[in-house]
Amino acid sequence: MPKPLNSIWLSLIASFLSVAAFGKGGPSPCGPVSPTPNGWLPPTKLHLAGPNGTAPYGTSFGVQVAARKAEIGGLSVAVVAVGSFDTKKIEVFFLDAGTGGKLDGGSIGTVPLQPHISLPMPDWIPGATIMKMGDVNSDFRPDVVVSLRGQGNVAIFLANGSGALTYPSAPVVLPQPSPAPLGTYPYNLAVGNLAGDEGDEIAVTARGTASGKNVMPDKVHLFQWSAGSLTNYRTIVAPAGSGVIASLAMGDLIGGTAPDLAISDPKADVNGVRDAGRVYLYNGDSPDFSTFFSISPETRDQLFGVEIGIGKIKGSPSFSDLVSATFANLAYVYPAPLDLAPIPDILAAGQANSLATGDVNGDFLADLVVGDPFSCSGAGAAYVFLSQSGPPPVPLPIPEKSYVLGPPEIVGPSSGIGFGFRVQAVDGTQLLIISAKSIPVGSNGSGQVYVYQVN
Ligand SMILES: [Ca+2]
Ligand SMILES: [Ca+2]
Ligand SMILES: [Ca+2]
Repeated sequence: MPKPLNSIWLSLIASFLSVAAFGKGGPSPCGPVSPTPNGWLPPTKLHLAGPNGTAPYGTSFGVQVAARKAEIGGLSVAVVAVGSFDTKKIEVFFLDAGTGGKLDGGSIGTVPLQPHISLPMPDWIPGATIMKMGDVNSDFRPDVVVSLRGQGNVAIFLANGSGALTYPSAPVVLPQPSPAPLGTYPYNLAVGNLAGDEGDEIAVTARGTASGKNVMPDKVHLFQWSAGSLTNYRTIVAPAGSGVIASLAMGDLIGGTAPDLAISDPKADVNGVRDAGRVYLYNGDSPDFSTFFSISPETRDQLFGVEIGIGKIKGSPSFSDLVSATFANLAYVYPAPLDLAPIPDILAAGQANSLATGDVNGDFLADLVVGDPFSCSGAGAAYVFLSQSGPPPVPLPIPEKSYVLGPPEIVGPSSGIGFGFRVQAVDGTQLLIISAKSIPVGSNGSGQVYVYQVN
């Protein structure tokens, strides 16, 4: 089984990069307990031991987290899916979009919500299983998309139910790409709107081969819902000489009207600069994504693009902006359109292991959160950048309100608990979700997911 990219980088790179330098405005997260910002309530916890001290969701709860807003019975809820190692299950929670309170088993008006949902996984490979959410079949219900690397496939749990949301225990599975991928498949995946229609597309990366006679760059297989099933409607081959595609995102980043595709190659040497990293931008207005260019700050050992994301951060009415995090404590925010060589804002944001964008403070501008579970001897931190509302000029400057969050509680040794392993800014709600996958829970479990209500 191939070692996951992040842990390879962790072992190779954490040894010689300095520990995170902290941004302005926040308390140091390295104390015993980092206080929640003024005006915020203590976060809700999703993993609670029962009366006998037993943790219900086993170990490494929060190793994957995905969340989306949905409407049930006229109320906005956040649907939160959390992966757990040893149970090989995805736990699905319904949370009040305003307060973060658990709604499972309750009711909204006359609509009853079903008790807690556990989705059985056909396989779960630690460190390799990736989970995302999006609406792939255009019914306004968020679906759960999970990689099945052991089976070389991707599973989709399609939400259903009238009134309340439910999830089937048996997923539908993507068709295999043809020809079959040469290397590890799926390696990574993303869900987002790429075709410009209502539903989301699924992008799945396949590793190429770097040696032997058949040198083949990584590929991105794009899947779309059509006539009741998902089809691999397009495949993009990464540029010759590119390395591992680490992260990918979709949105309208480039001039024109069609959504575009961004893929990152953080180990790329760029113009002789070792491990600078680069992000390729594929223009959705060109036939079959045949036109692309790349951006890079060309800084040695920075691993630009270790995580990327897209959001309406800077206030453009038409375009979305690109965020590219590095493993050298910085995140770059490029105002769209990217083809006009924009000057990025550069934020102090730790060594990114996860990155999320979404509006959580109600001003319709995307907020940014970067998770760094490696800082403070592995206690971890999350860097939160809230948009500033106000009139144009566009683009807006760097978000003014920023916080550095650390673990809100310490249970057992604080080193290595990994706060910030996964982060989610649940767009259109007030909820910020941060996992600490190795914090002890109960007598037998580990992994906590904290739900913050942004105030
Ligand atoms: Ca759906
Ligand atoms: Ca475009
Ligand atoms: Ca916002």
